[in-house]
Amino acid sequence: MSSLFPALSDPSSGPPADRAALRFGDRSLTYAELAGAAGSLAERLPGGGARVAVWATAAPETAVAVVAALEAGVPVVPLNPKSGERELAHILSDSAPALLLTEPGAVLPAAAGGVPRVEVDVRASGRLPGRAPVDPVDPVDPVDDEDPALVVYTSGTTGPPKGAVLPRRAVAATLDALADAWRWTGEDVLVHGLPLFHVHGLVLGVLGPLRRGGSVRHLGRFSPEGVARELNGGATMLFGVPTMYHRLAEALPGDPGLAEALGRARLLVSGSAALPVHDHERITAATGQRVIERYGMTETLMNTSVRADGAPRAGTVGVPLPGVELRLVEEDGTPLASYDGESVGEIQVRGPNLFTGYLNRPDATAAAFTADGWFRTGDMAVRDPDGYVRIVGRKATDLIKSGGYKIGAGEIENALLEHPGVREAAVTGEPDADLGERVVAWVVPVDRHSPPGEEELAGHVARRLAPHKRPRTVRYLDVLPRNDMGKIMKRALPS
Ligand code: MCA
Ligand code: AMP
Repeated sequence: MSSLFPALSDPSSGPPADRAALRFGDRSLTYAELAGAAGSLAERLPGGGARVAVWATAAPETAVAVVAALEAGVPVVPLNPKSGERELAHILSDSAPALLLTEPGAVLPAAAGGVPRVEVDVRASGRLPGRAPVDPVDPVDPVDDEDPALVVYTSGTTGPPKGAVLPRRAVAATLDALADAWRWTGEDVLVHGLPLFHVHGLVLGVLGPLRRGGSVRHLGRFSPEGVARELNGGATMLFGVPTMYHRLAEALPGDPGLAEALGRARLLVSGSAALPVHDHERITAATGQRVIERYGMTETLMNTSVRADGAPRAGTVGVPLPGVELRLVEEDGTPLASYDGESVGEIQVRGPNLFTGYLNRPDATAAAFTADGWFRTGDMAVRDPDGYVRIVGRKATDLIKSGGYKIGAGEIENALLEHPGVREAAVTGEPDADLGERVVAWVVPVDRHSPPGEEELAGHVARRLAPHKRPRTVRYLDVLPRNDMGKIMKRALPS
């Protein structure tokens, strides 16, 4: 099996064993310690293709668990530790993990009770499978690069989240393409405060530095103060979603120290949603730095980026990464003949960075690809004659991007309909300066004289699905606008 982390599997060619691999608050692990802890845990993991779930708190245990599983060839299902009961139950029954890896003492909800649990000991010491002497009678499981590395759950327009199966080669391909685009090396120290149950925070933000032999410092919780402290203390790169850069832009006028710290970074990278040009401009004006945007998806990992050595252009997501084919197609699937910076088409991509399919959902997998293997992203874009891609919207109005999280209107509508005080519900996204989009619930109450309150409905959704999916605004109506077929006409909702 080819290791995803040469720095761990072959210490002779990797970074010094005493280099910090990761730091979360005041807890850190060197490469030697990470290899030891992951090696010890790897011995306790199942074989035979079984998956393990990881309770992905912002803690070193999460990194150790994921590294151990990947080095042992065991696919990982990262779980949002704030998942509500309904969502967690769905993910666990769909992915059927053999074990749940957690930090010591983690308090788990009832929905996780049925899965045997292993607590991760970051101070343990063992040998990673790839480093063990091979016993010819009992060889380690053969694993190849098409085998799954991760199953990451992502929302669609309707129904519960789907598990995107990401093979090992996709993780390797995307991280190596980013290394090329960003001149990302083992000398880089990354800082971020992203959640570790999505691609951005986990694959780019943890596996990325470890594949390079560099370091990651996780803030636990994002804050401009934390970013400034780490950039002043040797961090070279910052990853964040636009909401985080917006908060930095807001803080800059009153905080010259923050401007200085951001000015010191080698690279500021934004992704998961569009960073408004106004925020780009405010950050550049205060710090002299240009934020680089890259574009990806759970299913495709990274597709494009502004390159570290390329011309920065606010409002674009740059050019296709090495190995990624990208085209824009018209409504009927015909590729646009030329790129003029104005004609809009849906982005389709092909390349080694793509997932292999949705777990247990051959129907959804088939619908996601064209006959010749292009993945339909659902994102609408224009392309400049020199290849730069500018995302202008999304095909599906029922997908909301809030704080960089993708949220399906349908799953929230279903959760709202389970509330006894709700007769009908529709969910939309509205522009929000901080979150990009805000989840808005339109509710027809059972009793119009005593409708369930906004907080009650937000809590109801947060407990069932996840806190970031909760409606931030609730609007009450006597009736939802519907067409002759009875379908809710969301565009006719009063705003
Ligand atoms: C609030 N909270 C609640 C409730 N209300 N909990 C339960 N019930 C409620 N009714 C809690 C929340 O759990 C949270 O706790 C705290 O209050 C604040 O929550 P919230 O208001 O949602 O946080 P925020 O300040 O709005 O968060 C902004 C954020 C966050 C930090 C930017 O949205 C974020 O981390 N976004 C990152 C999303 C991301 O990584 N996306 C990548 C996927 P506590 O504070 O304790 O948590 S996209 C991807 O991977 C692709 C490949 C790509 O391109 O990158
Ligand atoms: P997810 O499914 O959560 O992985 O989110 C993927 C989606 O995020 C993409 O399909 C895009 O709509 C959006 N996205 C990611 N990066 C960017 C970006 N830099 N600019 C605009 N949209 C982005």
